[in-house]
Amino acid sequence: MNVHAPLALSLLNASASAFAADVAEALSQHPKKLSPKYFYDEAGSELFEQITRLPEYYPTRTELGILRSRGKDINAIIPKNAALIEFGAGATTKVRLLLDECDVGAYAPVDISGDFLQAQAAELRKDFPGLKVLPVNADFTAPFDLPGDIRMMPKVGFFPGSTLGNFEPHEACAFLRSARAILGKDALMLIGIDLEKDEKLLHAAYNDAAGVTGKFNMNVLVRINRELGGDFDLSAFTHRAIYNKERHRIEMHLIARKPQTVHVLGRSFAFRAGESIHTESSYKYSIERFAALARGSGWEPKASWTDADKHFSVHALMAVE
Ligand code: AVJ
Repeated sequence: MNVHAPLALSLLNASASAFAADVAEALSQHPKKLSPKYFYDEAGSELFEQITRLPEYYPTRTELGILRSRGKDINAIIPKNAALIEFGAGATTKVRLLLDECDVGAYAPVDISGDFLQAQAAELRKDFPGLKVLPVNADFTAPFDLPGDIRMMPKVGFFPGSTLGNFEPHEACAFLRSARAILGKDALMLIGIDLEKDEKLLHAAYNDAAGVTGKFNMNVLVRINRELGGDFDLSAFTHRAIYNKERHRIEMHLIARKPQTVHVLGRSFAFRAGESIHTESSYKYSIERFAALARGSGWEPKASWTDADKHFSVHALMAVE
């Protein structure tokens, strides 16, 4: 019997009811706001992989470029035989660059999607036979236990892709504090942060010509209809992504084209024409503003690297006592 089944099942039920509760709350409040974590069902994860290959969406390839070109510098500050703990480990493209370049003794990917995690771990074990691969099936935004095998090893956290940008600044601070507590006092954290830049570039990255980001955004309505018995008419909503300069963030919204009533979970929710569901914020930082956030969250900036155009950044943070 697959030992992970009971845990995976309880996590699955917990996330299904959390999804139902969060959607009911989101559609009852004004303005309507839903967590971007609900984008990532199988279809959503696939759509995001497509987004990372779009000409307009620069973050992924820019970060890969930094990890590739600065691998030696990063390796120079990673303790020998360290344990690398990746928060929200999706595809392993980025970590493989670190595993190729750095002398890592163990890798612990942490993610809520158990099956995907196990599949990725099995692939890694084949490609890195000397590496201990210890997947952790958990919600990385909440406290979790590290695998026993790495307890005595130096700890290096890895949080690429500017996923921290989805958190409100106070949530980003809380996440960094929680990671600090999980990783311990001498830990290092490697984190990818998207930088403020020309608004046209940002607008294009979230409103791609092929419309993939629009599909990715709409996918949460598909999911509500499938999993929560919703009757959202997708053609009655439009994708909108704008850059809110004051808040330094991209905002993704689903806009109601006309007045309508939607039924979900046996309840009805009214929409005015033009009313939005705010489905994602993606905060953009400056090097200085991120360093200040890190200092206020139990970490001391040790080094940072950017691409030549300063579009994206990778930071190394040291845990502060
Ligand atoms: C995975 C959260 C970093 O905010 O850029 C891509 C998700 N949203 N296109 C981002 C996303 C729209 C992405 N993160």
